Amino acid sequence: MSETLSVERRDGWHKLTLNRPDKLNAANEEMLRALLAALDAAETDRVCRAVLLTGAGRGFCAGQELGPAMMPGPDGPPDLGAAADLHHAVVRKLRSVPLPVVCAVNGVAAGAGASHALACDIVLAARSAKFTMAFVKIGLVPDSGASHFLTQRIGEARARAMAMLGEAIDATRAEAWGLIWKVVDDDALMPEAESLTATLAKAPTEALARMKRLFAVAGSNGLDAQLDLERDAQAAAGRSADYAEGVRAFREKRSPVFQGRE
Ligand code: T3D
Repeated sequence: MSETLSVERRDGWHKLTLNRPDKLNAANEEMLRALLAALDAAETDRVCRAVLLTGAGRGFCAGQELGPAMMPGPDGPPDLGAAADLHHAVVRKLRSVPLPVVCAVNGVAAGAGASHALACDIVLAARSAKFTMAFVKIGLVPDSGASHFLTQRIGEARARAMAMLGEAIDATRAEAWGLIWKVVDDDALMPEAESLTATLAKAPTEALARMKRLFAVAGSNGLDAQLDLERDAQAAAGRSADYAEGVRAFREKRSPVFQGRE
C-alpha cells in the first residue's frame, strides 16, 4: 500500500485517487507502480466490475515528477526512455484491463498526466480542469500515448498545435473537440463520476471487455478486418449468461441483472 495512491473498494467498483496533492499529483515511480498494482488488483478481484481514477486536491496529475532524478547528473543525462517505459506500462494496462475505467479529471492534467486521463475509457472533466501538452515547455515530446490519442480524437491540425505550443485547453473545449466525453460543473464532477462508475459496475462486464479489445484496433484496422473481429466478439458475447439474461429481461419487460464476470 502506497500513500501516493488511495484505493477505496466500493460496491462492485474501485476508486483510485492519485495522492500527491502538494505537487498536483505529479507522477513518481512509487505512484506509477502503485497504480499498476491497483489495476492488477481490480482485475483479479472477482467482484470488481469497474474502476474510477481521479486526483486529490486541485490537480489531476501534473505529469512526470520533475525532481532531481530528471536532471543531468555526473554520469550524464537521465535515461528518459527507461522512465517512459513505466508510464507506458500504465497506459497499456488502462487500455487492456478487462474492466471499464472512468476518469474524473478534477483539475489540471499535464504531460503524461493528460495521457493517463486520455487512456481511460470514459473521461469526465470538471469545468475548471485544463489539459496541457506540457512536454514541449521542457524540451520533450508527447509520450504515454499523447501523440496517438490527440491525433485520433481531435485531428492532426489541433494535435500538432497542442503539442508544439503546449497551450492549455479548458475542459469545455476538450469536450467540444471530442478529446473527452463530457464536461461537468466542478461540484457535480465526483457525484456524476461515481454514479457513472456504479452504473458501469452493473453492466455486462465481459461485453465491455470485448468492446475494449475491438476499440483497441478499430483505428488501425480496415473495415473487413474489423467486421471479422466484431463477428467473433459477437459470437462469444452471444454465448454469455449476460446475453441470455439481457434478452430474457427484454422479453419479460424488466431491467436485466447482469452477472458481469463469468
Ligand atoms: O522518461 C519519461 O517518460 C519522461 C516523462 C515525461 C512525461 C511528462 O509528463 S513531461 C511533463 C512534465 N510535467 C510538466 O512539465 C508540468 C509541470 N508543471 C506545470 O507546468 C504547472 O505546475 C501546471 C501547468 C501543471 C500547473 O500550474 P499551476 O500554476 O496551477 O501550479 P504550480 O504552482 O506550477 O504547481 C503547484 C506545485 O506543484 C508547485 O510546487 P510548490 O512550488 O508549491 O512547492 C510545483 O512545483 C509542483 N509541481 C507541478 N508540476 C510538477 C510539480 N512538482 C514536480 N513535478 C511536476 N511535474
